[in-house]
Amino acid sequence: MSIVFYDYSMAPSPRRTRIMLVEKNVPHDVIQVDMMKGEQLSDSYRAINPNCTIPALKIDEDVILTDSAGIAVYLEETYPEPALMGKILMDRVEIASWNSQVEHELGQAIPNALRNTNPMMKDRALPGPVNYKQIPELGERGLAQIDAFMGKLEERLEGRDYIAAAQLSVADITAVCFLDFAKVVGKRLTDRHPNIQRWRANLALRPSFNA
Ligand SMILES: N[C@@H](CCC(=O)N[C@@H](CS)C(=O)NCC(=O)O)C(=O)O
Repeated sequence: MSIVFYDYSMAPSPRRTRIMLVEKNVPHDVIQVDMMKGEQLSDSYRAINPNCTIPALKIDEDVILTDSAGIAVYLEETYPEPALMGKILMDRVEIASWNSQVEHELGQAIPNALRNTNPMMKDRALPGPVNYKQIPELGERGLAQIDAFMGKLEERLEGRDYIAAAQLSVADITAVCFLDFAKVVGKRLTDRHPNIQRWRANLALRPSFNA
C-alpha cells in the first residue's frame, strides 16, 4: 500500500513531515484533518491517532506512526537520501541537539503564547485528548522565549547556510516551520535578523519549503 500522510496544511508540525516527504521524494497519499472543524478530536481520527495530534503516517495496514519525531526517524532510515539527520556521528549529534533546542525553545513557546491567551482556545491550552485551562502568564513567557530564541538563532547563523552540521537537516526544517508560524502571535523577522532572513530566503528556493 501507499503511505498515507494525515496532514493539516495550516499547522507547523505536519509541515515538518511534509517537507521531509518532499525532500526524500517519498510517494504518498494525503488526507487533510481539518483542525478548524476540530476533526483531530473526532472518533474517526482518534482511531488513527489516540493523541489527537497531527501529523500521523500510516506506513502499513496496521502500523501508524503518531508523532513527527518518530516519523522523522522512520523516513530517514527507510529513505536515507538525502540524509536529513546527519550521516556521521558528530553531525548526528549536532543536528539532534539543535533540533531539540528549536523544539523546546521555539516550538513550545509559540503554542504557549497562542493557546494560553486566545479566547478561542479556552480550556485547550495544550493539544491532545485532555483539556487544560489557560495560564495567561505562560503566554507572556512564551513571547519572551520566542524573542530570546530568535536572538540565539541570529547569532548561530552568522557565517552559516544551515543551522547544524553544514547541511540541510531536520533542525532547519523544524526551525522554518515554527518561525513561519510565529506570526500567529505577532512575531516576524525584522532588520535585527539579517542572518535568519538570508538563511530563510535560501531555503525558500527549495520546492519542499513551498509544498
Ligand atoms: N509531538 C507532536 C505534536 C504535534 C502537534 O501538537 N500538532 C498540532 C498541530 S501543529 C495538533 O495536532 N494540535 C491539535 C490540537 O490543537 O487540538 C508531533 O510533533 O507529532
